[in-house]
Amino acid sequence: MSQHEKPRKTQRDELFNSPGATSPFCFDEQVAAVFPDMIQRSVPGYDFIINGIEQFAERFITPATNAYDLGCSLGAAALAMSRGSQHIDTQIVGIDNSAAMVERCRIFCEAYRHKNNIDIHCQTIQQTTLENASMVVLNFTLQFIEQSQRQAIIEQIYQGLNPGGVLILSEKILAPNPQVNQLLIDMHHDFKRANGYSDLEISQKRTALENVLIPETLTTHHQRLANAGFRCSEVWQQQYNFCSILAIK
Ligand code: GEK
Repeated sequence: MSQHEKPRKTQRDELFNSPGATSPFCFDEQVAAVFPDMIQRSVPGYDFIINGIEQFAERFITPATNAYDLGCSLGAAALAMSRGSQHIDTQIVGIDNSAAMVERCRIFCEAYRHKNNIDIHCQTIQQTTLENASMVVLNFTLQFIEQSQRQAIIEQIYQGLNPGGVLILSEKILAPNPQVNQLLIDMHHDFKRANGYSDLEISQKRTALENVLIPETLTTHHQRLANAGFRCSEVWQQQYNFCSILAIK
């Protein structure tokens, strides 16, 4: 698929609908091909967050700075920043370590970008040096990274941000109270059922994500951000156990 091709029509996510589909979840070609459908039907509040990222970009991106989308998948947040930025000289950078995602992301960004340059790199966030950033997005990405590496990543982001810059951190979270946690999980499963996923698909996806997506409490996230030096962090959006935090340097 060359970079000048039109994005292919998105397929419906049916990856977990046959019995036995339980190998650990990974961001391969199959997932990349159904990703827009998968994320829309699985993550409550996803569109609202993408629209919010555009609004934050309008307010936080300053002239001649970089804006990073870390774990960009198909570039939804990078594109939202490109729509929101008020400055022609904003350099938008998307990072993802899945070759299948990056290949499709480049095509999406070329087709749908607004005015700003968007560069997509196939590498890990851990390998990435951030500099001169006025905005950084980690939209449902940190949850896939080993817990022992999360503090270092948040610190790396803090170092790369200019004073006054913003980090948008969206995550699936763990509620500290077990009863409430189970309630939010059940309500999320209702949300998936209402979006057409069967009980088999829901349960097999859950098994596939075990030990791959590790959620943490909001307290852990706020503490980590404070430890890195962020002067404030606040939840600006939450639906069930899916939430988005804004942190300002
Ligand atoms: C969106 N932000 O649509 N380095 C780079 N990329 C990584 C790493 C890593 N260490 N670990 C995982 N990824 C997107 C959605 S999806 C979330 C993000 C989800 C990448 C991985 O390849 C995948 O594309 C992305 O992070 C997570 O706004 O699927 O729930």
